[in-house]
Amino acid sequence: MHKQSDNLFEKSKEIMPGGVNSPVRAFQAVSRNPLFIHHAKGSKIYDADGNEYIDYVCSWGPGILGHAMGQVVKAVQKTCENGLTFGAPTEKEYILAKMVQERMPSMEMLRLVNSGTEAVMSVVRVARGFTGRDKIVKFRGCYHGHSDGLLVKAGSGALTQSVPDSLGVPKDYIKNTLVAEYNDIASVEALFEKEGKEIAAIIVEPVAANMGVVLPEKGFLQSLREIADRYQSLLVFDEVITGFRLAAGGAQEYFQVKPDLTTLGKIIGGGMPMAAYGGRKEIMEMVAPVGRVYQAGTLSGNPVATAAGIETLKILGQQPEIYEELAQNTKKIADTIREVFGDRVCVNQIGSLMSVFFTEEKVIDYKSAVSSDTKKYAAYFNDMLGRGIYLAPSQFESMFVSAAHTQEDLQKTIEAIKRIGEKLINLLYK
Ligand code: KE4
Repeated sequence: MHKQSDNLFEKSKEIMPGGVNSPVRAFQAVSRNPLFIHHAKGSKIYDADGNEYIDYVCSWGPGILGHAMGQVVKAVQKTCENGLTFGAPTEKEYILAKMVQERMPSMEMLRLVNSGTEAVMSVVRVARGFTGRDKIVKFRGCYHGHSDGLLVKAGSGALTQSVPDSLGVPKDYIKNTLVAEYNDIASVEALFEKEGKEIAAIIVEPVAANMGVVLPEKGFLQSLREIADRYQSLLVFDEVITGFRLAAGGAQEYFQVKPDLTTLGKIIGGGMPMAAYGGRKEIMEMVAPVGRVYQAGTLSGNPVATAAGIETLKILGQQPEIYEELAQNTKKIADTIREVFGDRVCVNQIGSLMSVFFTEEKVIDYKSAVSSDTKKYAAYFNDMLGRGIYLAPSQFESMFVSAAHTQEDLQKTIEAIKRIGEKLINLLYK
């Protein structure tokens, strides 16, 4: 059934930690060997043993159009023929930056980088450089990449692997990282009352998607905006997941809250290594070579990744109806799970993001998210995998729906949920 994957996994484990290049891919949380993927097309992925799956990981977000989208692949192939990277400015970087700015006008000026981690690391440095303050506020369970100062009570793989505070990060690095509770404005107010004058910025996932999907409660984001203004701190939206996914203009368009700075990743590169950070011009002009906040990158804005990003944003721009369709399709899956499992689970869904938590609590923050039974989630994951449905191998990640998921895919997914529902309820809840 998975002989090739198992064989590749055994060999890979000898040369790469856990046999993977990113922890969550190791499938440890679902107690089985990972599948090695051979190729993908549209909504499907195919493992090394030739098994086909409907893919709801979509490479953790970049795949909003589906895999190996013809127009994107052609643009990449054509660009490659003219050279992969020059280490010099190109027109494509301007074109992509302009497209981003048109969709997110708060990004008056931006810089292209190679990963979400790099974007967040850079934006924190700029916020500190601009305000002259050292402290930042993040939220327990939110994940902003693996830069030292942000591996504090982090979500995603850090939470999945139970290392929300990583080894190897000096205490000195994290004394400036203050932790508040998501959807708990009082916890933010308390930090600011105590140290507001030293807080450079609040960084938040406007929809948390790294402790599973947790929606901002009404007024939460607006209150963060108001507190930041009150203390002359900056509000940073980490839109690495929500950018171009929740709406063309991301969460800042969806919720109509304007951050001072934004980080982007995933969809901006259409599957190639591409990310960005940006915001108010007066802040971004602190960045070298204009200002004295240094940040650089050999492959930043490289032609091949910008070509993929440009094509992806172009297609999304030509088909704005995609967002409503994605939301409706995702809601169909969410409603089926609610129907089958009842109040045994909590399903959080917004746009094309959703998570099912195996807890009877309403999941609104880290504490309620970790009340979910990860063993039940693992049983659900493995049963769905056996039916050809590839979900996130962790309770603390999101399910991603793409424009390539057909009504047939959705029907098969819904049928699978209905079929395993009965079995899992008997197995897990009796
Ligand atoms: P990358 O460095 O992985 O490109 O981006 C870091 C990052 C920053 N901000 C947010 C809100 C993110 O979700 C991420 C990365 N997301 C995870 C999935 N939840 C990446 C998957 C992985 O670590 O393998």
